Amino acid sequence: MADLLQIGDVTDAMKARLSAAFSIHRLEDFDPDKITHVITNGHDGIDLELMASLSNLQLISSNGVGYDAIDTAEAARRGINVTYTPNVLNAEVATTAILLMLACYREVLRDDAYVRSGKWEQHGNAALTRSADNQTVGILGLGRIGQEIAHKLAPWNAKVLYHARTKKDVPYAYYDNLTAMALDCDVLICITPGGPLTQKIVNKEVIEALGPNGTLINLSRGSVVDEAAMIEALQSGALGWAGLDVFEAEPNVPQTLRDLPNTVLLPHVGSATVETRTAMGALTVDNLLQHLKDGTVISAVPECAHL
Ligand code: NAP
Ligand code: 8YV
Repeated sequence: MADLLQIGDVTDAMKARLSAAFSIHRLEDFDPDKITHVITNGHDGIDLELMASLSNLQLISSNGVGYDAIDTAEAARRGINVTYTPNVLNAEVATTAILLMLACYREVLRDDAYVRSGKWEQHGNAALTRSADNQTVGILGLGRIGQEIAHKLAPWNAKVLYHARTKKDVPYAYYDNLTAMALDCDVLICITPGGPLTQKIVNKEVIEALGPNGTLINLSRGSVVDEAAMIEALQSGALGWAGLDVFEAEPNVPQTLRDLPNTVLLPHVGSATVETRTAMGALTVDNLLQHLKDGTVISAVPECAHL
């Protein structure tokens, strides 16, 4: 049996399939020279020192589409293939984006608290909210998930704008400048990869361009938004609302952010339904089993596609 190093959790269903083909080791107890395969996820990734110590490593299979926690250029340089789970989560993450946008506009958390606290009985009807219909929505990162978000916005009659590195053949207005797009949007939805190339690209200037009536939705990575600048803007009113699924130092969320009423905060659950996590887990295992069988994989990251 081949030797698999497991980083992070796997479900029982994944474990059952893996156990039939691999001898599974945990970080507390493994022989680095024996490991040929690693299973990990978008949060835990694999650190460079560990990757370098696994002299016979052939494949890292990561559960998740974002792989900023894995140095894929270094893996490719070492001849190690890396796989991820694109597409199977597009619809779910897009639903979470819409959910966050609607929750901000219609103040779902405020009104839920209004009922539970008894204020409805004591003070009468809750204050009015804003309509989410007919808004201009800028999507930062019009990739697989970004395009699904654009489709899912249709029932709200949104005007969709986008910023990415390259212009696409899509019926939405392209902006090559993020600040210019933020100036023209009511809502900015961030869905790029994390990592050094997108580090804090949603900076103070972009946040202020979005403005007091603007709503910032982030499902990409916490690193994409300047969190301190965002908190300051939410406190001062320079930014209206924020719906956030990701944070700079997960799972630690600054108390200042938790105290703000104009935010909706989720614990990185963009893809976290039973159905979607089952599909992601199955693809993560399929990549490992196929590699064991014939040396090929189903979904290599672009940096490793040539291996
Ligand atoms: P994708 O298909 O690769 O799309 C990424 C998009 O981001 C592309 O349009 C790309 O532009 C754009 N982009 C990349 N670097 C950029 C930069 N420096 N400036 C502007 N745009 C840039 O990826 P995906 O499958 O849609 O996933 C996107 C990301 O969502 C993941 O990497 C992950 O971080 C995040 N995610 C989060 C959750 C969650 O639970 N919150 C779940 C899934 C994914 P080009 O097309 O021009 O290259
Ligand atoms: C997961 C994600 O929470 O796929 C991603 O990039 O952020 C989420 O779907 C995570 O990667 C699971 O490991």
